[in-house]
Amino acid sequence: MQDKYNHLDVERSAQTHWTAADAYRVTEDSSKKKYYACSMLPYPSGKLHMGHVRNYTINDMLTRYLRMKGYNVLMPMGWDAFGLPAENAAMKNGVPPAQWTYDNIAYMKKQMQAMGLAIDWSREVATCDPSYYKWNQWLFLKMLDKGIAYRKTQVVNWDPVDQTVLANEQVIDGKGWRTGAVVEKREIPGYYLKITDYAEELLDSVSNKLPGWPERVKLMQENWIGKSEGVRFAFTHDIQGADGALIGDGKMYVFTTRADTIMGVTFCAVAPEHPLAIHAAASNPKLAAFIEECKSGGTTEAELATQEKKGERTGLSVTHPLTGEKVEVWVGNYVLMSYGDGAVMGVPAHDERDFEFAKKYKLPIQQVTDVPGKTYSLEAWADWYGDKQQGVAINSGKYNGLVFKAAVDAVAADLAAKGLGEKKTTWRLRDWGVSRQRYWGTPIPIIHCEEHGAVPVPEKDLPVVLPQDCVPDGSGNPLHKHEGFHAGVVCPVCGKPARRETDTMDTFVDSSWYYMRYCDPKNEDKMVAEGAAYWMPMDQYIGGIEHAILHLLYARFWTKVMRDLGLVKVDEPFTHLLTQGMVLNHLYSRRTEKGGKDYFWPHDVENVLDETGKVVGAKLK
Ligand code: HQ5
Repeated sequence: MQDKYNHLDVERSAQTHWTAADAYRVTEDSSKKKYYACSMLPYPSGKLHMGHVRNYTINDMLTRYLRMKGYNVLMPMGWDAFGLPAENAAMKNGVPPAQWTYDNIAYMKKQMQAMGLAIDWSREVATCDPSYYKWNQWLFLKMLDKGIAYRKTQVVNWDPVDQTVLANEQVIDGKGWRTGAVVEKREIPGYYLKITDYAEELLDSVSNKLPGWPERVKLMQENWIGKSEGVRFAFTHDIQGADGALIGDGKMYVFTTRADTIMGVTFCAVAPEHPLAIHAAASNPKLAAFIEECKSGGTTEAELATQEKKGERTGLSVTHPLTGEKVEVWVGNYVLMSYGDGAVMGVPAHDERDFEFAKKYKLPIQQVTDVPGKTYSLEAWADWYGDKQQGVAINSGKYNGLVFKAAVDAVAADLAAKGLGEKKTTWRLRDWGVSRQRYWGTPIPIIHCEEHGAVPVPEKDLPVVLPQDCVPDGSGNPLHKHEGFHAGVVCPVCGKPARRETDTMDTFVDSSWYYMRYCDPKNEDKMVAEGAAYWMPMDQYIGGIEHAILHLLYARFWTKVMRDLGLVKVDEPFTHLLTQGMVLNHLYSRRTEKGGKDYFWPHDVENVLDETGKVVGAKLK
């Protein structure tokens, strides 16, 4: 025996043996109990990160353990190969994204093989391979057919100098990352998938069908879907626009989950883009300036939740639908035009945000629910003020004494009787916009004809193959100018010369079903077949917490669509989920002149330390 453990020798001989014996190859064997253990496939970004190592080691341990216990275990691997990083690298180095991607795949695969992972490499899938993305296109056509995919205009970030659409992360302080030009909002058409049609099922299954998922991921999914049941009703008014017609037919609609507190309304707030706000601003410079100020802020919900609540009077008022009293209308920077009707009722006594707003602008606060044994004070907010479980209506006329649900029902019935409102369920979830104005992705299988508009590519002509020779330079999608891509394309309806769609699909499309393709990786006739019937649902999925919401929700949605098309039998793709967190490294970057960021490898920089040894900066070696 050698006294030193020579890992190179030992590992090489074990790995040679495994390769020769094809040790990790598995087939669909119905005599054995199957176990499908899979980790989130990597972006081929260059080299493996310790985060990948951790992720795939967990998978490897589980696979080896269960194999020893006699299970038929599948551990596959693939490459999430489309996306912006390949285009950015192309711009930096002048290499086509295809070459950069395949080089990285080769390198990272070697690294994984050196780790000795128990992967069945015969099932390897790269999403940029036409034999894979053909099925993205095929399913997209099926979705168009069923009305699950549809076309509508979308707002994008437009760089006027490069004449290109920018991803959100390419907009830095409102300017294009390459050009430094002020970014404009533009409306262009794009494709959407109706994930909202599945909202109810996606939500119900979180609590019923995912017992093997971490509670916190389930909660994140529930919050993202965001079901709220409430009442949509109108405050009436006789405010006329410049054309003499009543704005919104004389009705200002709001949505509330707390109709039981309707008698406590002391003001209303509308979004800066609301028609009443715009109308009032026309004759009120102070209000116009405030609306302008609101536009510069962020628009994400998180930003709205944390920013300081600010408002401005419109000078307008509307009529309370039940009391007939006048209610002042304010413009609030926390009201979103894209959520509900862009207006809210203000009940400062029982909503924390309204309370803060009313205190700041000295608006009246009227208590309308009470919890026995508690004393209301206008000094500071207390959590019980918003409690709908225990609250009983007071100061609310005929509704006094009713508890939450009974009060909501009674109020909704009275509003309905006046023709001014009804119960309604709203969702936070929006349809999934899948069009990207980018080169390195799955071509959307559409042909544009002058006469027939956007026509689906016939199934027999799939895949629409992405040219491999483009080198994006940042000035728009190179597919616009690629002659081969458009050559000979004719309208499937009339046969006259036409142009291909140049938008490509969001890469989350690729990752929504790759784990099913691992089950039938070579099938040329079907997206999935017997393999998926045997291996799905996946028994254990392993990946980073950063995918707790979008990827996992899209994959669940995509699976349900495939089920409804009769392609798979499962309702949910992942029985157990392990979220390993993320392994983070220090990032070295430098601001470019344009305000963008250049990143550097740790091995290319030297830390600069102060006299106590603390890292205070870094310089390029
Ligand atoms: C980690 C790191 C880096 C990575 N292709 C997508 C992706 O995230 C996955 C798709 C299913 C949408 C983990 C990460 C993920 C796996 C692959 N990782 N720490 N690709 N610093 O290459 O933990 O959480 O970025 O599970 O490695 O990551 S990836």
